Amino acid sequence: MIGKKSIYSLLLLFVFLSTQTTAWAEDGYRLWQRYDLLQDKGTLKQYRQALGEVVVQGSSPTLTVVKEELQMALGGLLGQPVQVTDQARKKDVLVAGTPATSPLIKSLGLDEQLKSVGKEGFLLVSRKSGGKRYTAIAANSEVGVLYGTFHLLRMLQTKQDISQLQVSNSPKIQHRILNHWDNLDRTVERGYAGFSLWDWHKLPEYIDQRYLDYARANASIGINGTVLTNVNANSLVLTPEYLVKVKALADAFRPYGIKVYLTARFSSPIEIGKLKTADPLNDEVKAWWQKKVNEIYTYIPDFGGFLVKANSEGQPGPQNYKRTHADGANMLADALAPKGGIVMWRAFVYDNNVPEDRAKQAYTEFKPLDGTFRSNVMVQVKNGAIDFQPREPFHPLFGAMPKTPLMMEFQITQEYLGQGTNLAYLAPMFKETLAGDTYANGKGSSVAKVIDGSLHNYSQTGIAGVSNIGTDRNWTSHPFGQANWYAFGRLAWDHALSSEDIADEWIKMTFSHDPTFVSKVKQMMMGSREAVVNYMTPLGLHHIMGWNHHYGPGPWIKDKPRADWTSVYYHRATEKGIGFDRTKTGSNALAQYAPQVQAQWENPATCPEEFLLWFHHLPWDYKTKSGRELWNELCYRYSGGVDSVRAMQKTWNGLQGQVDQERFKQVQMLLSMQEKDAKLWRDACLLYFQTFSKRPIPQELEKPANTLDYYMSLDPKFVPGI
Ligand code: GCW
Repeated sequence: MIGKKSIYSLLLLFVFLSTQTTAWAEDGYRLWQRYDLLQDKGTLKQYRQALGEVVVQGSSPTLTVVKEELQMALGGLLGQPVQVTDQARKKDVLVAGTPATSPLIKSLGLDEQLKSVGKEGFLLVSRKSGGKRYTAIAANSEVGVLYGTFHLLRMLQTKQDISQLQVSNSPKIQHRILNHWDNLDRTVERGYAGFSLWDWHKLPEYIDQRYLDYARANASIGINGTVLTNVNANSLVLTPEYLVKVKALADAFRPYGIKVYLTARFSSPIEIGKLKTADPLNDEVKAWWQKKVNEIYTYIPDFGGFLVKANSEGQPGPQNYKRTHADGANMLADALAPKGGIVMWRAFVYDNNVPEDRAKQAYTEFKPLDGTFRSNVMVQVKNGAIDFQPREPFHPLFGAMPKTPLMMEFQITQEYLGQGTNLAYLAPMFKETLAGDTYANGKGSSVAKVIDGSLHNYSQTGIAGVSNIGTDRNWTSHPFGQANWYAFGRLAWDHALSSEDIADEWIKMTFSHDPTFVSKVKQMMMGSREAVVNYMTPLGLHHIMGWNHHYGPGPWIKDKPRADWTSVYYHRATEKGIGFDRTKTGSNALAQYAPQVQAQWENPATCPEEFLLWFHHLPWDYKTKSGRELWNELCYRYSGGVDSVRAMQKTWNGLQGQVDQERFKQVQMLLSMQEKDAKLWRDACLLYFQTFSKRPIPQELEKPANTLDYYMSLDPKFVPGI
């Protein structure tokens, strides 16, 4: 007989075990793909009825993924086992497929509508036919069916009405690609979430479940390409020893619609080909690349192509042989063209002769080459002209190369935005750049229209995001880093989506549907990037962070191998004032923009305040829009940044109990690190700039906790990501 005591112990054990499972289940691994039972009777009833039977006709690796995802997701969300069959038997049926492989889809007469969604798009429609009610996911290709499946699942996860579906959806940009700055030794340049996902040592035999979950997550947001290796490239990846491993990854990703790309080190013909030169116009070099490309395609028949960083930060390139970027890109493009591969040639260049203004260099080098690139070359341009700063004006190349498809390069990993520990929701930053008006074809010529090809009629279009993913259990270190991966994918698919809407769906899928929780967390997210700008680089300041690791403040950095690797080069603070004059009286970088843009930005009075010190050197007593003098305004902005972090902390603390304890704690601890970081930035920068302004910090603001010497002596060791 079991005594009362042992029943009690059993009960305790049960409670213990169930809390353990919950804790384990909410470690963030599942990202936004959490398929837990929906807690809403009305919605559940609607979904259970409409989706009670799932019909997928035909078989292929991608259709298998569709079936498995539907089975797993519907089973979880609706809390009932789901049968996937190839015949409709019940009255209400969910059917997924293409007219070519599914007679049932064909019978629904969607062919006309399908014409408008292209290769990757899809339809979600409710249809009555032959006495049955169908919810149909229809597309022209199987990967379209997969994207449609994920779209429907997102609708369920966010509890939308699916009774009268009439969704027609397709991507605005063709190549939607993650760039991994992953090295073959598994370190990740500017990676803050552990090591590289690619376990080269165990490949090709060992296919980690993570590869498949990575592919699922990417497919769910429409990402269709991945560059596996760092742009600071290692030519070893092009040798057979590694190609067989690359093939294994490509095979794993293919069913999810994801193509694999590699970075091509320009000097590979010398390093692994034993040639004497890598001159792009040399016949032996051309032949070497042609052979190499053909070899790659024997492993990976749908290989996507190369991403190249050339003649920048020590990387080799065509200029080593007095050739142009176009000569280099075209040589690789010619090798790839017969197989349908592309070259993504980066415009992030600056050479060994330090220019008067680094911001001007990419435009100076690339603009004259417009129209000289092969049709399978895209030039990949960072969002701004310096380097992924918390805020930059859009890059002047956008709108300036009508004959060359330009790709956008965003950085998802937060190299300059608090890395793996600060909460900064980046959708508003991405959107800000995309909304920038280049005036290339008159008013309304947004960067988004350049990138999606509509402005210049580009033959191909692309967008890349430097990944923030690593081996951390939750993939991105900060739980909110997941939102940036998510937002990048959603915007790559449809740049017209709003940051708020993306945050809304991400929060509901990742955390909770509770309306107060959603609105509070959304508010936190929406203000978070501006908070970072304020406590790091307000009013257009830039590139004043710690040397090399880029974590924390370093406005005092000077006397480094290159002037444009120092902070003093960028802020130019003196006793008279602060800021980089990029107008006619200075570097005149502003001349690289359209006249209408110049007209607005050349005058400090009409220049948006967020770019003030980016374009102007102004006296400390310059009157800003608030009525405060520049020095005081700077103090207010820095302090405001710290206040915003404290407000985020307060909001988050108020949400305890509305989210699982594990992620609640993680975010709470990270926010307290962020508050410490923000204060450090504020105090260090204000004390440093005060040595020039010689003005007091306004009475009413919190004072720095330490001396400038103290802040300057801080030297964090082993910061990740270098
Ligand atoms: O942002 C800078 C980084 C480098 C990076 C480089 C680039 C991969 O500090 O780490 O190198 O940009 O984009 O090429």
